[in-house]
Amino acid sequence: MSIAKRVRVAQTFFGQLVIGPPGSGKTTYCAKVHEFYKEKLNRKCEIINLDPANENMTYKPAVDMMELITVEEAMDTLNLGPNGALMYCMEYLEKNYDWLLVKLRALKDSYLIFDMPGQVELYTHHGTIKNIFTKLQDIGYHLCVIHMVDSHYCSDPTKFISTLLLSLSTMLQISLPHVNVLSKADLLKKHSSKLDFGLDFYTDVLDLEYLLQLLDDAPFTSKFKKLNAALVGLVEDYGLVSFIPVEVNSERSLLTLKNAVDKANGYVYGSGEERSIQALLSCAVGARTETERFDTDYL
Ligand SMILES: Nc1nc2c(ncn2[C@@H]2O[C@H](COP(=O)(O)OP(=O)(O)OP(=O)(O)O)[C@@H](O)[C@H]2O)c(=O)[nH]1
Ligand SMILES: [Mg+2]
Repeated sequence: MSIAKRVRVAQTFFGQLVIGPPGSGKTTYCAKVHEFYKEKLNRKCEIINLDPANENMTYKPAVDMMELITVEEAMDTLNLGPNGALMYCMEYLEKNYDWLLVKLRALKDSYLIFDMPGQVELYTHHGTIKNIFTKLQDIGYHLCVIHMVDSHYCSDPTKFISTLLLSLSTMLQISLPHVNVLSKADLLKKHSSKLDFGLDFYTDVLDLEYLLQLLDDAPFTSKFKKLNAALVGLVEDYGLVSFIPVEVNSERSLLTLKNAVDKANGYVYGSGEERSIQALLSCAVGARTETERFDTDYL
């Protein structure tokens, strides 16, 4: 019998899957948030590295995919380029799902932070990540995606609409609770005078009519007025895309994100820290829970 079948469904585990385009700040965030959860919130947590080419880890992973396979090994043995080798590694991981599961089970009741590779196709149409995490979900792993995109994409209407479409297609493909993050928010603040709109416009993404006007005025995109309107309409129809700005050196911003993530993956209702009907109700109306109030006061 495979290990997956022997794992008791009744047990629940919580965690977050940190994804996003190359260089968006995933590894840096994982290291910071691990330290923050452990030291400030006293939460038992571990990092799982699922990037087979993660050269600059500033943390010590509890599970490291590079012990199973690395991009370099795949390139050398199969004569592949870096992207093909990465895809091979992820498929190899899917085939060796039991290896991952045994390692995860050894972490028992720790909160899990998954550091993922940056190749966007893994999250928009390739099946491996979706398959691995669907299987984990089925056996009691309550996970939520943190989708990081670099704040600099707010600097231009075409880049921002691409970001919205990327977030939307990732949300639809991965099918896990999703929290979109604008990373490096310190840079956004620093260059705010150069933005077309205030920060709220980028974080709430409610009315894209203004963005449409800018797209229709820009020399390149003005040729595609109908397409612009259709794209903006698509994002608005789903009404799901909003962003939380995060700067890794601000504990307040890590805390705001933590509160959103704990609601998204259900940690706030799980075992361990204080859970109550009051917490459930305050989530429903968007108010702050007791735990959140405590956390904010504590910091
Ligand atoms: N200013 C600023 N820089 C940041 C922040 N977070 C990350 N960075 C920088 O962004 C760069 C890329 O960060 P990484 O954590 O390696 O990004 P990544 O998404 O893991 O990259 P890949 O794994 O290659 O896809 C590094 O130089 C970080 O120092 C932030 O909040 N503010
Ligand atoms: Mg990384």
